[in-house]
Amino acid sequence: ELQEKTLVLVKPDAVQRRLVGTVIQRFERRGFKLVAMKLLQADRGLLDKHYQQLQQKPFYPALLAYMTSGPLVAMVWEGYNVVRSTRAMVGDTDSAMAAAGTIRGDLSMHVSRNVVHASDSVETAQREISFWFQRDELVAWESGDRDYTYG
Ligand code: DAT
Ligand code: MG
Repeated sequence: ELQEKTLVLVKPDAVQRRLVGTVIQRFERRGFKLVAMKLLQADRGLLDKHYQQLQQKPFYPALLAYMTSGPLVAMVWEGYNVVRSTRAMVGDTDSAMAAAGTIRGDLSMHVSRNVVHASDSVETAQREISFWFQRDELVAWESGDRDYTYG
């Protein structure tokens, strides 16, 4: 599905460490298409929805404090198999276990400061995109290199 979309967050640690461009560049170079992007300060209500499955975890208060500690960059990327491909590019949740060559494996040290979020399934992606973006914030555009990036 060429129109598959996923949500990527460049988390507050990465914004503070000036890694926004580096993260964007990885997805751009792979060939994915950026269809929405904004810098924002997330609030608790939004994160409670985004991390609904984690609210009972012991680390949730710390996760919330981290994710609200400063601005983050929310993006929607589109392309063939983008959900699985971005997860592979992001690497293991625990940065200490993440393979070299992945974003976390190259840029982060610890699970509690792991630089990026990427949706874990197509269904999750649709739900997460709706939490972070209004429908009219997604831009549909044709990429000029399409015949050279897809067979
Ligand atoms: P992922 O971000 O790889 O999808 P997840 O959905 O299981 O991982 O967890 C969301 C975030 O919560 C994760 O990026 C970092 C934090 N987290 C997960 N497990 C943790 C742990 N054991 N200790 C501290 N933070 C954790
Ligand atoms: Mg997750």
